[in-house]
Amino acid sequence: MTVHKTQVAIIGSGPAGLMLGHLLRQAGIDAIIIERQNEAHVLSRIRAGVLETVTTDILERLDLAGRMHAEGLPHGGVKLADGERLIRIDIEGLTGRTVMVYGQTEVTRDLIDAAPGRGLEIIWEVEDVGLHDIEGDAPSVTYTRDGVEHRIEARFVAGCDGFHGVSRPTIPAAVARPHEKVYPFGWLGILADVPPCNEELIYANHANGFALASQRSLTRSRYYIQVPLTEKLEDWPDDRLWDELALRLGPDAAAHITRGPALEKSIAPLRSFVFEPMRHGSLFLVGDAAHIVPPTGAKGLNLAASDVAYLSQALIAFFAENDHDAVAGYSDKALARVWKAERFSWSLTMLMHRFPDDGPFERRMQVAELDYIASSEAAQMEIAENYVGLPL
Ligand code: RFL
Ligand code: PHB
Repeated sequence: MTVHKTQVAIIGSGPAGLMLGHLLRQAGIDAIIIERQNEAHVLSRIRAGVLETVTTDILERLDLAGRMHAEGLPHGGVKLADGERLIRIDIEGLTGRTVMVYGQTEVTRDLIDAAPGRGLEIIWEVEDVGLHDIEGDAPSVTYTRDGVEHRIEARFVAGCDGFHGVSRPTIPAAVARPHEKVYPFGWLGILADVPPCNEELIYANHANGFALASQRSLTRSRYYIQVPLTEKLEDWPDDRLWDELALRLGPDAAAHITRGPALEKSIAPLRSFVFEPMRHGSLFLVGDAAHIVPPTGAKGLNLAASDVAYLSQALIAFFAENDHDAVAGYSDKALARVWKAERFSWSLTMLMHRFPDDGPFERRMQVAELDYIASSEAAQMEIAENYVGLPL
């Protein structure tokens, strides 16, 4: 058994674990990240595309925002398509702020590349991860790597290991309060090296189901359509998917769609999930390990960033000033913001998708709400301030 000693053991090298590790190292706190996958696998996952200020601020604070500013695209608006009509939400005009279109893959790459130079150790391809003594103040994490057993002895453990990780299940059922809603469809996504069909993102509600036109750069597009969970990728050759996108996004957008071969295609289920509490003893849950939102509001990665902002602040106060209150307050503080993002993501999902069990009344409610949004600055403001991101 090889023993490592650190202050914070971080499980998972997704955006949550990487941002937390860097912020702790910047404050002179020791941290080690262990990750189940290899580096190439983590960097090949195509996920979120829209960053709120809470996320870009962390990259700025770490002095790792250079490539984001050079290659990312600030967006001052977003569009909702309702049949023939495009409703523009003027995010910048209404809130004075913008969002940044810069892929999660790029954020992850910038954080991983900078790790060795900043003394942040990432141990890849670990197996059989186990958490021990999380209820006391000397927790440990065990794992095996290349057949060798290891133990990390730490003061705290940060569970940044995503929805399917091992951290959350170690919290005893007697204190666990999970809340879940599963939606009866998924999103089929396609990434292609073609120019986007619009300078802004378009969220469309069409009789065949939801569609989203997003982008990664001026030459790379990301599109999604709502599909039943029974659908298989083989059922969606590129041509069928492009035809369906053109139909659902409406004639204006369709006229500007450039088709191209898929670099990546995948189906993801939609779910809302919140696990309370986000701290148990010396274990913190961070990001997807604690909560999942349907991607409609582009909130998943940004919620991981706000958790990290709260937790890094609490841990820095703990190690500098022995401040136990900040650590004790992490769960309530993070959950207050999480629930608001859950509400927004759920409400935009309900507004923009077609639900198999909905009748004419539910459809008229969607039409009325879209009509109201089109005609009311107050309604547009509600979307704009949530989409751009609520304050910390
Ligand atoms: P991540 O990114 O899932 O990272 C968790 C990391 O933990 C590792 N891990 C373990 N490591 C060690 N030991 C174990 N036992 C481990 N078990 C797991 C995993 O390999 C992984 O590297 O969580 P994190 O850091 O909290 O970041 C959250 C974001 O990744 C997530 O909220 C978003 O990507 C959600 N999401 C999307 N959000 C958006 O805003 N827009 C999107 O378009 C969007 N698309 C997506 C998504 C999430 C997806 N998932 C999780 C399947 C598409 C997909 C497919
Ligand atoms: C994406 O570009 O992947 C993306 C953008 C906005 C969303 C979801 C996904 O709401």
